[in-house]
Amino acid sequence: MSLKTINCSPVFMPYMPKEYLDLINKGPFGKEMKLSQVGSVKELLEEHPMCEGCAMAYFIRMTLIAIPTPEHSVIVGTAGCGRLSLSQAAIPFVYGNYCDTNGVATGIKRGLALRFPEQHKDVIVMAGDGGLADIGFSQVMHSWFRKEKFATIMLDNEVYGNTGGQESGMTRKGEVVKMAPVGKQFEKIDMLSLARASGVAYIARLTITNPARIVNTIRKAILVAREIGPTYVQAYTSCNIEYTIPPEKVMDDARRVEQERYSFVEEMSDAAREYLEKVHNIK
Ligand SMILES: Cc1ncc(C[n+]2csc(CCOP(=O)(O)OP(=O)(O)O)c2C)c(N)n1
Ligand code: SF4
Repeated sequence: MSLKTINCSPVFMPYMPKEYLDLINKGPFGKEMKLSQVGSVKELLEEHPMCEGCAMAYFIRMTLIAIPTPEHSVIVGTAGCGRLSLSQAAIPFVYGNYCDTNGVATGIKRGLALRFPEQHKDVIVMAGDGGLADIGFSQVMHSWFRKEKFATIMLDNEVYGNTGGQESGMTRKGEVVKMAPVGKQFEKIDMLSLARASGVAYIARLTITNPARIVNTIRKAILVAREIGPTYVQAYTSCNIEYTIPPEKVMDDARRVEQERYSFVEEMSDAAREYLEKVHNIK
């Protein structure tokens, strides 16, 4: 998709649905959105069926605001809670099988680069911890080893939320969830170290406490993946249902988790830093 393909003939404009006109005239197509504009512009995602107060839904909203050129971007996701809202957003969403997001993203990114050599097309994988660290683990790792140029964003709620509370590799040791009554028997997988060892060009870990940080981090991850190499963002997004967090306590929980064990991490290669500074004027 591009601005050219989403704009219809001017003679039809008066008859187009308001939703469409708002996206073209007051939405993020063709311009970079700023966080301060939220609430006064048409967003890519305005309604979704995720649980009330779900931190993951909020994180996804911030992520969609961060996408530098949504009209030239594709999101790849899979089974899990996140796809419930990602599939409602005004941006192409490819639903991979549960395991193959990073293989599908590889094909899409390579195909787009061949088809549109003059135009940057950003590919963004966004999926749960189960989708990326368990069943999709091998494909994530191999996309990193191959240095595929797309961003991988993990929605880490530390459980299989969508299927009722099974433990994932990212669940913490000892944690009891509804369908793992004896408690997790091994440590949370250290995906940051694996990303480092694989030579990922930009790595970040964060929670939902700081919206500006979410937008900046995601934007950097997408831009670095555009030209330098694979990028990985791991976001603690909690799960109200499986960890019994009342909606009004979601932000308190995120602050506590950030303080205790999920502090902000940002690392990048020299090439990534130079690219962000020189090409995008981002420090
Ligand atoms: C091949 C395959 N195995 C199992 C499933 C069932 N399934 C759907 S969602 C899901 C768990 C999702 O957990 P996670 O990826 O952590 O995302 P969350 O729902 O927590 O956001 C599972 C096991 C499936 N759809 N496909
Ligand atoms: S089950 Fe958990 S992660 Fe899924 S939508 Fe509900 S609160 Fe969010």
